[in-house]
Amino acid sequence: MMRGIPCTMMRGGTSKGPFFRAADLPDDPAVRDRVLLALMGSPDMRQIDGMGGAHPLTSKVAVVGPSTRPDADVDYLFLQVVVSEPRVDTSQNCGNMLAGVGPFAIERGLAAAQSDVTRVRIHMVNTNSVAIASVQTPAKQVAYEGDARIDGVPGTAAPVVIDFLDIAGSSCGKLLPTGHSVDTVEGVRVTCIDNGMPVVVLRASDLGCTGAETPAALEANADVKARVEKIRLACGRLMNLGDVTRKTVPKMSLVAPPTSGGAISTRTFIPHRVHEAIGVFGAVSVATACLLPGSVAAATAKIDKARSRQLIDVEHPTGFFSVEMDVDPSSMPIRVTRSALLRTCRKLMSGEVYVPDVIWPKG
Ligand code: NQM
Repeated sequence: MMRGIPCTMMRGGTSKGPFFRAADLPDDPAVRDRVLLALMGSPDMRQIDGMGGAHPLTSKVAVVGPSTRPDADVDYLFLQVVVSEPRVDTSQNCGNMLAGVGPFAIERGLAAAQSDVTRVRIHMVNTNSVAIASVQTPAKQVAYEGDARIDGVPGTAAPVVIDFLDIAGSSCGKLLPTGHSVDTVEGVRVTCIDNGMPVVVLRASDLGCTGAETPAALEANADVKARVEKIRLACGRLMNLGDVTRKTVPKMSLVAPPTSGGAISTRTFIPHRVHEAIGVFGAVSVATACLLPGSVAAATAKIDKARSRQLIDVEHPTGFFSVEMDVDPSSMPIRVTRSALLRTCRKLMSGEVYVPDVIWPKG
């Protein structure tokens, strides 16, 4: 027998996956993870027997429920379902799936719609931090169609503007978990930073790359992959993340001077595939590194560091990711008091997904 579970399939930013109400999944995390593996089709390179899209960016799950914090409307737990291993990872957040949380919460009765625009305060459980998503709700209905365009997604859609107030040290405890703006690890100069996502910034040229390679070319380069992973494992410990062999953080961002009029060019290992664009919090962390005196990124980026409001265009393989940041110029190291960015999302399907009921017996 199969058991049906209510689910909405959504694209959130440049990622995609099923969204669930917390009440519709098992409470026990071990049972929940077995259910998610079964419904996504993991472990299997093609995820052929499930909903997953055979890539980390399309093997993501969002769980949304009532807020457990007084300063938020809903809780959002992000789960990365590993494609080819029987593993579900909660060690990272996802700012792309986050774009779908507000609309999902409104449509599933977890947040009340206001006229025209509804601000949904989202407690991001993975990092215990808060985001505010402004969702277009003309006539108190979620609008998905609109004129906003983000790189990495064809066409246009309704804008979802997302604001973060203070996300520094969300996973590592500090913006600069090693205490330095630059460290030398495995002979390579790196900046270890966490402004919403643990990221190691390193110069593409230090690995013999130009920074203009396609994701496929980088993934095919066994030497570069092995060096990046060696540096990542060492940095994980330095960043208070422990043994990161089986974690999806830190991300590894290879940076180079901009080539298309932006601030900096990036190619990001997430960490074993290369992102077709860049993650949301990954972009915020790289953008922050660009403003950090002495960092690997600051020396490479083209920006006017004197401004207190910055619009930083992070170049990636399929375009730009623009991050707006308010910076307190008096603090050392820098303090980002607010960051904001634009995403879009789309509801794709609403219904039930099925798993064999031996995995989660009714009871
Ligand atoms: O950094 C990919 C994505 C992400 C995560 C990854 C993300 C973020 O693009 O906030 O959005 O880096 O694993 O969905």
